[in-house]
Amino acid sequence: MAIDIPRELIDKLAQARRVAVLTGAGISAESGIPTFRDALSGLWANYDPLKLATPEGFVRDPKLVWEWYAARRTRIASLQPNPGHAALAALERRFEQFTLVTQNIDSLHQRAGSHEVVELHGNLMRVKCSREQVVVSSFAEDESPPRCHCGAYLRPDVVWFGEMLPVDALARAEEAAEHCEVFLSIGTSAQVYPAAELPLRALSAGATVIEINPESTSLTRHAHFSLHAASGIVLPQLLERLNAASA
Ligand code: BV8
Repeated sequence: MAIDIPRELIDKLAQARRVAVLTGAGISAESGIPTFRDALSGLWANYDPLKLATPEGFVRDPKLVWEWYAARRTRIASLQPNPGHAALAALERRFEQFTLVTQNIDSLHQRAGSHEVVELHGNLMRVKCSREQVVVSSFAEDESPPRCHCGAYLRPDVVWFGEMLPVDALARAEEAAEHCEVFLSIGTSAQVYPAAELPLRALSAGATVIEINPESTSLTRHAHFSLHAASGIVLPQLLERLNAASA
């Protein structure tokens, strides 16, 4: 299905030297991963991610939270990046500076071949000690959650609601947003902070802001361009149009 991509948008991208991208759960939807806003399916339908994805939730029921993440890890390991991830990996090579910032914890950008991925909210495939905050590479799964050698529970190396983001990741994301000519916001409802501030920072720094999302969000009215389409459909077409414009 051909998406109407304005010529002016292609020209802006063709002329840009520095591009920044923010992705959210929507870019992984076509890989089969439910977005955060979708009701969690199956076993987890009765749980509220806003309660499970918190330090309080982990203290209250470490086993439940550990098993929720273990179930997500197992599911994601069997899924593949989709054409939207692949198109971003190809786009990375076309610009002098291309910073891909993601809110996702699923590693699909890296598995699609993106090199410079700034993970604002950590990564589901990594596990860390809940006391020492140090990533642990191997652990015995003899209990749930497993324990660190120091005796504390292990936990997923992700940023929970109410937790600070990794300082270096946030600094790189803010720097990219403030110095890019074009900022693409893809597959995010733009409701979680401070990630949701990034496109607005780009806007106030004079960048062209492009949103790709089948639905409107709080960013839509601020964006210069809004492509209301699935990222797995529109990103490959955007890459094709850009190649044709630069041929
Ligand atoms: C922080 C990892 C400083 C874990 C995530 C009160 C107390 C404490 C904090 C707050 C508070 N009030 C507000 C806050 C700040 C809070 C926040 O923003 N809350 C929200 C709910 C209002 N933020 C934080 O707590 C952050 N830390 O602020 O620290 C601090 C510290 C203490 C006290 C105060 C401040 C930490 C936030 C990070 C949380 N961790 N993930 C896990 O995944 O389990 S957030 C998680 O949810 C994701 O990472 C992501 O960020 C967010 C989901 O958002 P999206 O990715 O946008 O996904 P969503 O489902 O919402 O939307 C999908 C979109 O895709 C939709 O628009 C849909 O239309 C579109 N779509 C669907 N299909 C497609 C598509 N698009 C394109 N193509 C398709 N095919």
